[in-house]
Amino acid sequence: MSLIIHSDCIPNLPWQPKPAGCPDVVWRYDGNPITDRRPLPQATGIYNSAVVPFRGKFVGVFRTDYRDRMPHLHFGRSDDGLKWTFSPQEIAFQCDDEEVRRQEYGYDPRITRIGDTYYVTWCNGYHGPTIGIARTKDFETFEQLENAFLPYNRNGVLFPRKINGNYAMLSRPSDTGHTPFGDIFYSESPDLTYWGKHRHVMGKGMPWWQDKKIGAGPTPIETSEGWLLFYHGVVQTCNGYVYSTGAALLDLEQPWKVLYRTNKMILQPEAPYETTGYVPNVVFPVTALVDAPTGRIALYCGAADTVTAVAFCEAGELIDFIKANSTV
Ligand code: BMA
Repeated sequence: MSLIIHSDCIPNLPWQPKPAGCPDVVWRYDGNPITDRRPLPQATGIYNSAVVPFRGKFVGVFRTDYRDRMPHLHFGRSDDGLKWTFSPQEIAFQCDDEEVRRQEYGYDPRITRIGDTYYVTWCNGYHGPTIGIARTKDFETFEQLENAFLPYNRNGVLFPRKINGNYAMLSRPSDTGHTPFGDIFYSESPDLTYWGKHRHVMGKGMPWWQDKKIGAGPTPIETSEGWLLFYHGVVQTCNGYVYSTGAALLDLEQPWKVLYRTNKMILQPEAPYETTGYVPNVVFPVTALVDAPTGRIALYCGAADTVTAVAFCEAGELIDFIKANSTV
């Protein structure tokens, strides 16, 4: 397979080679976690967050849970993608329409660059969770746009280019609570305001690790083998939900068609910072930075709803693994 990745060159991508003898297709950064438990005085954790390369360094939008356990979105910056400083105040999104600006809470942001504009999508509290969208070019001012969908929805993730002439988004319709169900859907919009052409992409299901619900993770990565999508899969055990990570390849022009999908987890909660924290047993993929020429991927995951961790994989090896372990 001669794999082509349509993405950025990130020569300073955080990276560590796979440790000798590691049997897995994804391995963890040995300096994990990369955020502390109390990274700001008012915070009880920064996790499930979005990072992008910007002007030779890195910036991000970070889910920051306060001491009342309400989640807010904070800006952060880093020289190397690993050591972060966070703005003490939450992002002041701008919008003239009070209804659109209404944000009861914000969590699980993703950032997607389309052309010269960076779009933030997140789970926005508007009479229940829905998908908020904002755009920025400089990470100083953020313009909030219309919420994409009616409540209740989570895990809204934009594609990094238009598809069929429209903006395209994955999302996961849900409920007001901890949602004991959930499949991934695809929608298109000509203007980022009106969304339609909804298509079912893939459902929860067997094997057990993803049998309760699933949700899209980072912005899909365009490759010659299809859109590479990391996603989270949830199983309900006798002790509660367990969140792991899987991966799939979607058709490039009809992304609701799944070409391959792993039947095994590629990351499951097993490091101490994933199994212990505010919500034990959560490894939640939100950002995948890929260096196109080398195919190296740095995968940023929230761990145990408390800290942020990084894992690594190599696109070619991962795609081979997905194909070899697919039930589709
Ligand atoms: C989901 C979201 C995620 C969280 C997960 C595990 O419903 O709240 O942000 O990581 O639950 O608690």
